[in-house]
Amino acid sequence: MHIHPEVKEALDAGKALVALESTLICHGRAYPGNLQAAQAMEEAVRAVGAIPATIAVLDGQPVIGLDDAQIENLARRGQSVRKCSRRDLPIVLARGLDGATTVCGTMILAHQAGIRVFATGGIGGVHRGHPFDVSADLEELARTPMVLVCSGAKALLDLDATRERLETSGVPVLGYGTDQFPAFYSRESGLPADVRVDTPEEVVAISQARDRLGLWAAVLVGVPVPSGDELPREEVEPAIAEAVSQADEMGMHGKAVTPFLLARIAELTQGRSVRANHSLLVNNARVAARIALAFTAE
Ligand code: PSU
Ligand code: MN
Repeated sequence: MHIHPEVKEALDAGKALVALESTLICHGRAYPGNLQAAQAMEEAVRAVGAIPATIAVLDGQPVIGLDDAQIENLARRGQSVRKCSRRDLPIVLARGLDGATTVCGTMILAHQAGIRVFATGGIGGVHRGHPFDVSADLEELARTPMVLVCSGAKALLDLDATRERLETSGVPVLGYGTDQFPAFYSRESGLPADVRVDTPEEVVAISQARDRLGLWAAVLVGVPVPSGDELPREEVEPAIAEAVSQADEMGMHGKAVTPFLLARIAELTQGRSVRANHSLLVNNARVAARIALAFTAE
């Protein structure tokens, strides 16, 4: 894998690092908002004093820490870059292709590189009305001992079923400043976190206890979207329901479903979902950086 010199130096020196993913750049949102979000996440990590490592596959090589030009290039190309989960990694590597890594794909590469903390928006999960369409993100969370900072699972999913799967997989779900598992665009889902934490140090303590036990599941840190930018559930739910039924009518399936729903919900909410998504991404990057710093303070 190609590790950016700044990231390499930080790894060697034991400095705070935060992994960031590239599917949300290529498939999460259109240009140039996607570029602005990617840049704002990197800036948020740096503002706290940690180093960002945005991850993708370029020309068949995993890249840990994209430079500005590489991020811009991926942002411009958008959905033409292959969305890359666990099952896609061997294919893009063998064929020398580019890949935008999902939560799942990014966790694999970040963990291999030695990064402990990763920030994204919302994890994948069980799709509404399609109990067998389950994101590989959940499988990866069950077997990769990182700390993943997110705003819960994307609200367009079956959140009850997704929450149950996390429990079955042995993934500790932490509510950061909340008792609940956040619902992406909305601060509350009505579903419980396993524990409430209020400081980065508490996250580090739980992660270290997990390591001492030799458990391999990720620690999931659910951070609610900042209140000023949230879309209350009762407001966003009609848009989600309409987008999901359109996807069903169109016979959409597989990895195209999530990008389609995100884009359709953005249209139906006149861009308010995009504002919430942007806000939570930047906030999650900031929280992840604080956690990464707390790891280095032991
Ligand atoms: N968070 C966002 N926007 C996104 C994603 C997360 O705010 O687009 C991406 C992540 O890469 C996640 C993927 O892994 O959505 C889930 O895709 P699927 O449901 O096909 O597994
Ligand atoms: Mn799927």
